[in-house]
Amino acid sequence: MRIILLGAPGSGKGTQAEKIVNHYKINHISTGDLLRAEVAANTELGVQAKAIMDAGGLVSDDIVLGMIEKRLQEDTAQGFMLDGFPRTLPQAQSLDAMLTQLGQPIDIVIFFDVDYGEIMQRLLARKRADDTEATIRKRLEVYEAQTAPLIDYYKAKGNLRTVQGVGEVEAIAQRIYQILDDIR
Ligand code: B4P
Repeated sequence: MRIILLGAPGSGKGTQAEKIVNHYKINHISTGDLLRAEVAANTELGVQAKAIMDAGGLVSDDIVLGMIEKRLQEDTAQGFMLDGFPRTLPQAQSLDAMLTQLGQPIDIVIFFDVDYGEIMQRLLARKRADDTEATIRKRLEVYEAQTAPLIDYYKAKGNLRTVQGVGEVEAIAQRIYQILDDIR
């Protein structure tokens, strides 16, 4: 099973990804987690990424694609879930090319539908370094401009499914399992 989780920052991708990968025993690939690990280890890449993440921007496609390519070649035979990637059209196009080469196309893209008022409340409550009000606003602007066009990109390919991302975490997980059980 090969899945993408698509949605605005704070729409619950990371929260649901943990449940889904435990339920289906597939690999979890989160570009946010990979970048935060680089920041924590204080690598050169991490130092560059931290400034961008704290300002609410997107880390460059080259850096993110390099990290993803490495992970996809490592341990993806039993399936994977991409969480927070792709976030731009060039990332989506490069991913398609990589997966075609590996013979492992995406089965389904789950889009989390959550309004921005709810997102602002959730992220302000979380208090991560990049969760200040100004940074969240910037992240939502970047999302609108660069990531939201992926909804139409995957709709056109015919594999986008929308999930209402508001409500109890467990109820949202059940909605997702219903969709994924159908493609298993
Ligand atoms: P990410 O780590 O991807 O983080 P996110 O978008 O903020 O969070 P997510 O949607 O996973 O929400 P979560 O479940 O945590 O990105 C961080 C930064 O890394 C980006 O801004 C960017 O700079 C960089 N980056 C990452 N990937 C990149 C890429 N591909 N290209 C370029 N740059 C990249 O949930 C948020 C909160 O809501 C939590 O506190 C959670 O407890 C709560 N919550 C979840 N579900 C809920 C529910 N149903 N009800 C109430 N609260 C809920």
